[in-house]
Amino acid sequence: MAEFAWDTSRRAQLPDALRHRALERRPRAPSTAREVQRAARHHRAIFISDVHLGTRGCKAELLADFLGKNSCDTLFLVGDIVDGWRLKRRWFWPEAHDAVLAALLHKIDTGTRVVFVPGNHDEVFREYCGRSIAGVEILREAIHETADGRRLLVLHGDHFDAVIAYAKWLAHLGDWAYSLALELNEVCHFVRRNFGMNYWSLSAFLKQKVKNALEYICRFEDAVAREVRARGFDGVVCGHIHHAAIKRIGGILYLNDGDWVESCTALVEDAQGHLEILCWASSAKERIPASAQLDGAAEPVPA
Ligand SMILES: [Mn+2]
Repeated sequence: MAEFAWDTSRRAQLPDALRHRALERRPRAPSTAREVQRAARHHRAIFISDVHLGTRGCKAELLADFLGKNSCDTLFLVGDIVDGWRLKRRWFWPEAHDAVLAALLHKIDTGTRVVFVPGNHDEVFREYCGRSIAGVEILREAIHETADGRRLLVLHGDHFDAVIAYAKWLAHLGDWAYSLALELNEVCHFVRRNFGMNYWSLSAFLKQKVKNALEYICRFEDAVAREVRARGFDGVVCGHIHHAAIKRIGGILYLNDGDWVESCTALVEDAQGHLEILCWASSAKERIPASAQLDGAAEPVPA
């Protein structure tokens, strides 16, 4: 086997592509501040949701750090960015939350397209769908085409809550009952809002009703995939349940960008249309003081 042994002096004889490959395989030097700087990435699109600014649970320091180090052509804010329900009860807005807004404004000013799809916690913005405010496009649902031509529907996901509660009998009754449940949920929401009723999280209530959190997640994912398939899309990007995922459900690409309360995750697409979930909490551990990471971790925020 001696003739196959690697001889470094032969690297120069390799074709270009192979030579670079060989160089890339060398073990990487330990991270330094400079290397972190170089590691800043540009993406074709970034999707984040369930930030819950205005609550103690929001990991604003980590998000500001993420936004500072990751640029993109299009940034999708997939709902529950600001927690209007909580702010109505008690004003909570520390400096770190301002830093997130500053990072978002900086993106707009430097040419990033920012699209905001409001969720149930920031539904006050749903009245402005179709408009642009401060350079942010506000849409009830957005459509994103990936670099490799897949059409994705972008929505927050809260209007599937009603379907989750009745998933079993709805499955027997078929599509008309399913659509009716979706509409009833919208009506229920509209009535509560217009009568100034107190905050009540349907999803938190349903999580208690269904046997466990895992069952809730499965029902949510199935309900979303079902509607998106019926509407002829290749896939869906949503949030709401604070559970990041990339998976195939019945031929539909189901993408959930997670949250910035518990998991600190973002969904990103590269120039080729490859999609991945970035977990910023783990990758930022060395760079962010532990005190900032743990700040406000005690208070849970319902989806
Ligand atoms: Mn939500």
